[in-house]
This record gives sequence, C-alpha cells and structure tokens, in this order.
Amino acid sequence: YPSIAGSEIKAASLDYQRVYNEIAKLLEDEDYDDGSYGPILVRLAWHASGTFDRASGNGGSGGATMRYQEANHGANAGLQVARNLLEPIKKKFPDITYADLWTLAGVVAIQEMGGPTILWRPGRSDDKPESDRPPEGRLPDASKDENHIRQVFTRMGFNDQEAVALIGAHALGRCHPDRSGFEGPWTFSPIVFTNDYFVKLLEEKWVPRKWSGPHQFADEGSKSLMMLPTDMALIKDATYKKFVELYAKDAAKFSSDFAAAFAKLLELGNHFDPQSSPLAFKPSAE
Ligand code: DDH
Repeated sequence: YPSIAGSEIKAASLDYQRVYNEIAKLLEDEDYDDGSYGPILVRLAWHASGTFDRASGNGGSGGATMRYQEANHGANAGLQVARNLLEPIKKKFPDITYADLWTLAGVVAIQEMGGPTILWRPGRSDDKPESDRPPEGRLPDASKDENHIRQVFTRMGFNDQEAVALIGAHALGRCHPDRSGFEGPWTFSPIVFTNDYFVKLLEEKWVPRKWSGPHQFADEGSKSLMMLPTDMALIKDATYKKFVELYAKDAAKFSSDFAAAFAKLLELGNHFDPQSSPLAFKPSAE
C-alpha cells in the first residue's frame, strides 16, 4: 500500500480528545508557579505560532521549529519547561506531530483554566525546510511601544482588535526574572481565564516600579501586580484603548473574540485538508 494512505488512516484514527485528556492531567502541580503549567503551555503555543510572516509565508507553528536553534531565541527563554512537560504525551501518542501537540496543549490550557472552547484542527506537519525557519526577532519586545505591537501583529495578519484580544492572555501567568527579566503577574487570578487584565489596566494606577530590573509598572495600590511597557501601550494608543475598554466591560465578548483569534493564530502558515472540520474538545471536568 502507498505509505500516504497509511498515514492518513493513522491520523484519522488518532482520538484527539484522548490526547486532550492526557495533557489536561499534567496541568496541576502545586509546587510550580501558581499551581498550574497552563500559562506556560499557552505561551508555548503562542511563541510557536507568532513567528508567522504573512508576506513570505514562513514561520508559524508548522515544522515545530522551536526544536532547533529557535529554542535559544531570547523570547523563548523558559519554554523548555513546557516542551519537556509534553514529551511523555508525544511518547504515548507518537502519531501526533510536535506542531499539533504544542498548539493542542495551548487549547487544553485555555479550556482547562476556564476559558472558551477553541476550535482546533490537526494536520500540522513537522517537516519544514531549514530555509523556512524564522529568524530571531519576530516575537514582540516588551520594552517597546504601540508602533512595534502594531507592526508585529499586522505582519502576522491580525488587525488591532484581534491583537488586543490576544494580548488579553496576560490575565494568565506571570513574568519570571530568570526568563524575561521582568517580574510578577498581571492579575490576582493567574490560572483562571478572565478579562481581568483589561479591568486592571483601566482601574489601577500604574507607576514605574523602582527596582534594578528592566523598566516595568506596578499597581500603586498593592504593588503586587505588574504591567510591561507594551501592556501600557494598549491604553496609550487611542485605537487599542477602545478595545481594552470594550473587553473590560464585556467578558463574554472578550472570550469569543479571544477564541476566534487564538484559533486563527494556531493555524497561521499551515495548510489543512479543506475537507477537515475543526474539532471542539470537552473540558476534562465534564
Ligand atoms: Fe506574553 N509575555 N507577550 N502573550 N505571555 C510573557 C508571558 C506570557 C509579551 C511579553 C511577555 C502575548 C503577547 C505578548 C503569555 C501569552 C501571550 C512574558 C514573561 C513576557 C515578557 C515571560 C517570562 O518571564 O516567563 C509581549 C511583549 C506581547 C505583545 O504582544 C506585545 C500574547 C499575544 C499571548 C497569547 O497567549 C495569545 C502568557 C500566557 C504568559 C505567561 C507565561 C508564564 O509562564 O506564566
């Protein structure tokens, strides 16, 4: 039999809900950060995908190119934690590609942390010529301004509203001095998907943090939350601010816009079977 037929049958017979459930079991760990690997899995899916360049068509999650030199790009510091966490899943389900696994893990993490259903399609290849691997510098630099954010997200093919929705993922997780140099969480509930990032941006008074680390902001009230210079740019830029206000007021609108933009992000640069319909996974609690 031609080998292509064999691999099609295998792909079709892989039960991705089972893979989803196995990833979900890995999330909780009371000794890690705020008790969950969810946020770092979201960041892995985002950094694997956010290298896409619409003009050249290269970059993106296909090829799982962070297995190579890209692992050492500054923006990806710390993500080996997420990739290593997923190794046992790859061993258990060898037919799933790394590119599918890393993006699926982002979907699992969002849904298990109480976020919206993210429609996801299998079919990303792990093969990509070396010449199509993204150069360093494609991911956003937290020390920059709104022009930089707009340039990076436009390059991927996102408009301003989609960019703001995606950055709302900063409700989750935290910054680590040994990874990015920045420190602290954006919200008081860093392992629950909420629109709190937008609420906090608007409601708190943000002041430059006095410390020896990189320039970042602290909330004047508790001083335990943080914003990056790029986060503050979303309330400095009038167009971005409009969407920050919308999402702070309307959590349901944020959830549905995030779901659509995140699903789009994870597909950038990949070619899927036009006949294939996206999958919707059941959260493991149901
Ligand atoms: Fe982010 N992010 N991000 N981010 N991000 C960091 C952490 C997390 C920027 C910088 C940083 C998105 C957009 C931007 C998550 C998701 C997403 C950290 C800290 C920096 C710095 C890393 C560390 O020290 O561990 C910048 C700049 C941007 C920008 O677009 C201007 C987007 C679009 C997403 C997304 O998921 C769609 C998540 C989750 C984290 C928390 C990770 C963790 O380990 O916790």
